[in-house]
Amino acid sequence: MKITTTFFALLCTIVTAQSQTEKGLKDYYKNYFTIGVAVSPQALKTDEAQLILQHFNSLTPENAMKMGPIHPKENEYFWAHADSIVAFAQRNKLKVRGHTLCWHNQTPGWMFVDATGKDVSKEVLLQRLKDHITTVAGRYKGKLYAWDVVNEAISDSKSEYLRKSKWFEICGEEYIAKAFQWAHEADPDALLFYNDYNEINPIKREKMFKLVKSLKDAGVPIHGVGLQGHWAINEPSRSQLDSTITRFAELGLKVQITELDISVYKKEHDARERQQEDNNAAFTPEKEKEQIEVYKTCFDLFRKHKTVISSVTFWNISDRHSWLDNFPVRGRKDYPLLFDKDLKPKKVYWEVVNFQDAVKL
Ligand code: HAH
Repeated sequence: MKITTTFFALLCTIVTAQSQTEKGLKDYYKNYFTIGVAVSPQALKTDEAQLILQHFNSLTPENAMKMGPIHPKENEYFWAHADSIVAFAQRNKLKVRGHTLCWHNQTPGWMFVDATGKDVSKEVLLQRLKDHITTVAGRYKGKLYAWDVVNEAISDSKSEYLRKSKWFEICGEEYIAKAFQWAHEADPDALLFYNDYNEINPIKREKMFKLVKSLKDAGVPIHGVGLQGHWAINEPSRSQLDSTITRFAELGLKVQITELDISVYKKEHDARERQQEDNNAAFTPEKEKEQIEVYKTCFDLFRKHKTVISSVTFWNISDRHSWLDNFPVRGRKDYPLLFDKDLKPKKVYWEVVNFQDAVKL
């Protein structure tokens, strides 16, 4: 009898442990929003694939659909990487957010110049943008549920509205509305987003609001605003984030958190050289505690605003690799995600899934 009871208790422990490890972020947040992750095609061939399937129900290609990687020459597209991410998503019934059709970074060298190296005219550049969007959004029509159509078109400088990118210099403001229109024509069912960072800064936030509202008011097919969510141990504060989400909710469009990570260093917005103090790159208990507090605040507010927020996507899978390992300082290791380099959930993971109405499986 005693043996049977002990055996039964042991069995229960094993079964519980098993279901505990199988249950993932997406399950806890099932009644709230989609949980996404930015991936490379390479990661999908490693042990990270299992982690993705356990925790996430949406994928964003980190780089594979950007203009430079996918359209390296005027008459040459490189589909292999983007295709393999989309195929993985389809095999495993995951959603895909496309990122991104028009951006000032990671653009191919040929885009803005003619054969002699001179800037092309507005007509030529808009035609190139149209061809690009029609081809890329057309290829994945029906396979992606959303696109970041235009990324980071707003200036970070206080006195300037739109970023003085090559797109703006050559085309003026018009390229933004056109990009949405062409994306909509190529994939009428896709939800189209304007995506940007430093959204918690009141000045930048109001510029983003103004842009999206003006597009909406002009009847441009825009369905939502993407808040990147590249934050850090010192920001955002609860009131900053709460008022940011409340403000964007006023647009009456979808709001998605598109690139979430919480750096363990204080926020810096510009790339800089490595300094002596950057050698101090350990993930200390102190940093861990600060990071937990910010993540808890963020998810608490995401849950509070669940009727407006339809998706939260993390920018990278685990602390094994993050773009923040090279930004703002090249080679300074960061630990911004919920899983460690061995893909084990960090303490912060348990804090994020431990909330009152978490789905109990
Ligand atoms: C994001 N920019 C981009 O949207 C994403 O495509 C990229 O992979 C990483 C971050 C954030 C950003 C930046 O690249 C440079 C300066 C500030 C913010």
